[in-house]
Amino acid sequence: MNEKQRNEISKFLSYVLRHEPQAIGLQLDVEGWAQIDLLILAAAKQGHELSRAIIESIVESSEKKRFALSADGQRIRAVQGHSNAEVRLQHVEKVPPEILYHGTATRFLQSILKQGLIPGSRHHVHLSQDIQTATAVGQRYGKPVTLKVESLRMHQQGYTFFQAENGVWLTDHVPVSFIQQD
Ligand code: HQG
Repeated sequence: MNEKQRNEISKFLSYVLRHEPQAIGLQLDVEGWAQIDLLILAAAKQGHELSRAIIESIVESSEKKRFALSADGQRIRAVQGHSNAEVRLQHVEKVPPEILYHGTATRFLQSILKQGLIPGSRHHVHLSQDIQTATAVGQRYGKPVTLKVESLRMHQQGYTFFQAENGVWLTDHVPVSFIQQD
């Protein structure tokens, strides 16, 4: 597998495990798990040639640790980033650090400074602990801008935060009063 093929398969897995399992006739449970043998069969019908070895290699090499295997090695899921309505991962609730960062594009700023950060089609607003990651996230949508979120102050005022297995921080909504432009 070269880097390009690896990237394509990773994107395909993100698509079916976070967003549209039904597009290939795959069933996820409420915790987002898919049976690996069924995933391989469903993907083959769409012309994506997967195998256990390929899947395990993608899970292992994903620099953001996007996917996880079940303890028995029979199932796979995306660890965060879902938009699918059937899935509701029980993320671990945690006290956040004082500051978390959100990367976005400058064209969204005006709306964000009116409404605060909202999840869009995903289940949560995504925040990261370091500026570099946030900037890279923002870059996907245009000229990046990094916003500082006063996460600890939010938590002290009753807002809930979760941390996904791969370290990404999640919350439901960030009101404008907790956002600063970095
Ligand atoms: C923006 C990646 C207008 C928000 C990353 C973002 C992340 C608003 C976009 C994960 C808004 C939603 C998620 C408002 C928020 N008005 N725009 N009020 N509030 N937005 O892709 O956070 O590489 O659903 O700023 O690492 O960009 O795929 O969320 O630009 O963890 O593994 O609405 O995706 O992970 O976009 O990215 P997204 P995101 P992966």
